[in-house]
Amino acid sequence: MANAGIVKGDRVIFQVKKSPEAIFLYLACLKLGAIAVPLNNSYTASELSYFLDDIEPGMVVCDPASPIIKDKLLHARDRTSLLTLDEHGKGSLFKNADNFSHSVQVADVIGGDVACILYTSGTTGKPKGAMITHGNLSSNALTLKQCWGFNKDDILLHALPIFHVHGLFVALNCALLSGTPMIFLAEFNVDDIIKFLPRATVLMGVPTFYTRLLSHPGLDSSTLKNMRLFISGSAPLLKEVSDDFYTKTGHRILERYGMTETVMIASNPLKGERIPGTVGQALANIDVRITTEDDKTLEVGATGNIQVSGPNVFKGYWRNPEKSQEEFTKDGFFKTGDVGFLDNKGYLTIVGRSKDLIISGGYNVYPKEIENIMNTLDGIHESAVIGVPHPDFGEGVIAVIVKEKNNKFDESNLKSLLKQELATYKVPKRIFDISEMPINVMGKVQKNSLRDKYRHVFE
Ligand code: MCA
Ligand code: AMP
Repeated sequence: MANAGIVKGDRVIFQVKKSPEAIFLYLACLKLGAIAVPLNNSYTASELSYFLDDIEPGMVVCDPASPIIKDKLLHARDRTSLLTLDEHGKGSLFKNADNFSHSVQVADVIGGDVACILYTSGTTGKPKGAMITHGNLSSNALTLKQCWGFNKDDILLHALPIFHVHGLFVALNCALLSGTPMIFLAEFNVDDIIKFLPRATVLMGVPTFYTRLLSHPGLDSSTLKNMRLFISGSAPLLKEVSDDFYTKTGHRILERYGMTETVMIASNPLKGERIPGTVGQALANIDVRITTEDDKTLEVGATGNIQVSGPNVFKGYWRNPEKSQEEFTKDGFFKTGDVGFLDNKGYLTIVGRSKDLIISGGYNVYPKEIENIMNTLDGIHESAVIGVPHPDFGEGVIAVIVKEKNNKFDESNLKSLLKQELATYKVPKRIFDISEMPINVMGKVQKNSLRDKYRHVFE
């Protein structure tokens, strides 16, 4: 990488499948002070084009099957090096590296330097790059290692993708910092988890992992003989899933809470009471407060906006100072967009979100992004995208449309069109056609009424 001219502050995009070599690539970025920009493997060409334009990478490393190569997305960006890495660690990245010196100096970085940029969407539907610093990563990893008792005798079963905070900064950084070996699976497959659980001591996952594990006949005490800790996050873990898991396994899943912009914020304790339905207490050196709309702190037990400050909070959005400023209060707290309350022991309960966001199987889906695309499709007059209860993914994405006059409604054709533009997890699982959108006096679509109407769709 250094030999390809990448220096501190250059952006390195990677859109690669999981492999040990992908970890080396991430670590090489950190070592050089280059900014790592991991991207979801299921992004389509149009999603990727946006990121390439926004980031202006010095280097792109991608899977040989990525649209970046297939659709020649880099052709106009001739100063960007393009290298490949497949799931077996093969490709031009390591082939080229063989010809170069292996001794590269660790860059001189300080805590405030940006280590990674992770994209998160927003109310406008345009993804924003959250700049996460070396200080955010190191403080969070040190805190989590301590908090969850990670050590070199652990074996972490790693089945999360490594292009998000959960798989990359929570799971991987904890393991690397603690010298913990990992069973590094390419993806989550419940049969593989059951197969490898007897060798593992810790599993981290989104709630869907636990729902699927619970319905697997192989989940019994012999599978769990070495397990000391199950951790869940990225989406709400239903109390009944937590209770069923406890009854079946004797393990109370440890639920924690975080965000791309803040890495991890709060956690239930390793020792002490894990309270299902709560995400635990603020981590060391992190302040969590509950406020009114005008940022006044509320008393214990009152429900309001969750705001956070501490060494875990990101530096701002890439090339977007206005948006960065909007998301912070005058006294420097980050507005999470989540709504909740604290109890008198400091345990935080999340009751909802003020942001229009759907979390499906741990992936964030921003309705606006999908609506923007749907509204440009021929025959669609108006669309509204909502999340409704889903037995496997927690929330399932559905769309409700009003078609233009004299147009035929073809759900599967619409879904195919959307698949060309959007990563599959964002594509609505169902699309419904109605004659008129329910709107309020302000002319805004009443999504609550749609959610009520369609809440049983996936039952
Ligand atoms: C796959 N599909 C999905 C999802 N995953 N649809 C909606 N939501 C999803 N999460 C699509 C597939 O493309 C496929 O579409 C169809 O749904 C069925 O897929 P299936 O085989 O059942 O899914 P899978 O491949 O088994 O994946 C499910 C999964 C995966 C294992 C739960 O989504 C996953 O690994 N989720 C973890 C995401 C994550 O790491 N989030 C952390 C974000 P088709 O049939 O059309 O092909 S970090 C974060 O949130 C913060 C910081 C935090 O606190 O951690
Ligand atoms: P992301 O933008 O992908 O980082 O997703 C962050 C969002 O995931 C948070 O703002 C929360 O809404 C949600 N989240 C993460 N962990 C939990 C949890 N344990 N319970 C409920 N929501 C969670």
